[in-house]
Amino acid sequence: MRDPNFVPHTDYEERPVSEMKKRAFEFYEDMKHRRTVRDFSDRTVPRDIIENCLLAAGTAPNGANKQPWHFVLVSDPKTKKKIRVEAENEEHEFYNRRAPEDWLEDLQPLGTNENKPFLEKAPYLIGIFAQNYKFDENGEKEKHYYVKESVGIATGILITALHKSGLATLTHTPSPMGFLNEIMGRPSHEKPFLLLVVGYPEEGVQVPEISKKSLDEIATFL
Ligand code: IYR
Repeated sequence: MRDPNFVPHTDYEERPVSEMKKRAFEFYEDMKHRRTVRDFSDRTVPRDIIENCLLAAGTAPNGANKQPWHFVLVSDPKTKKKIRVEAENEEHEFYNRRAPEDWLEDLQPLGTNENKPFLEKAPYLIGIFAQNYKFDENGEKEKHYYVKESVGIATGILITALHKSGLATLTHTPSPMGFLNEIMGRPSHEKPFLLLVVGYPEEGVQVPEISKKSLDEIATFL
């Protein structure tokens, strides 16, 4: 075993408490305006914005720094169409056969259905894959840890970065979504985690009237 290599954490910057309070407040004020949209404009988005958001996602804390994620970016209309066809097939099954009644009832306020035109219209679809393990240069299996947690955190940072850049997202989870492996050319030990739809909201877009839980409901201070 090698000794760990440590370096001074010179990137950490302590701020005055008043500034900390302001930053925490302003961040919440910004984040509370993030909404999932289901109608996207077809306006293009500069690729470097997406690239920087992906780099931000890649900074996520994760199990043993294995960084067990892979992001596949789709902007090509033909590939988007294939994804839409497969996703709508699964959603058709879900809405007409697979979903239990109480699940459909819970979805009713969101107004979702089996039609997913945004999969073709939005400029970018991001397939997020969780690598349960990987193969090293010698073809040996290398273990990954806390994969779902790690990919979940990276996805949260990605959504936040896209929102901070001025873009809208939709976390889409056609189920099952194994078809994404084939269309996106990813090996079978990578599991599709979710499909993130990215772009500008359609002009005049409407969103469901929903509310978020209060602090008392989501947190306990012991
Ligand atoms: N995947 C389906 C159903 C769906 C499920 C949940 I949980 C949602 O929060 C939203 C939709 C669909 O995308 O329509």
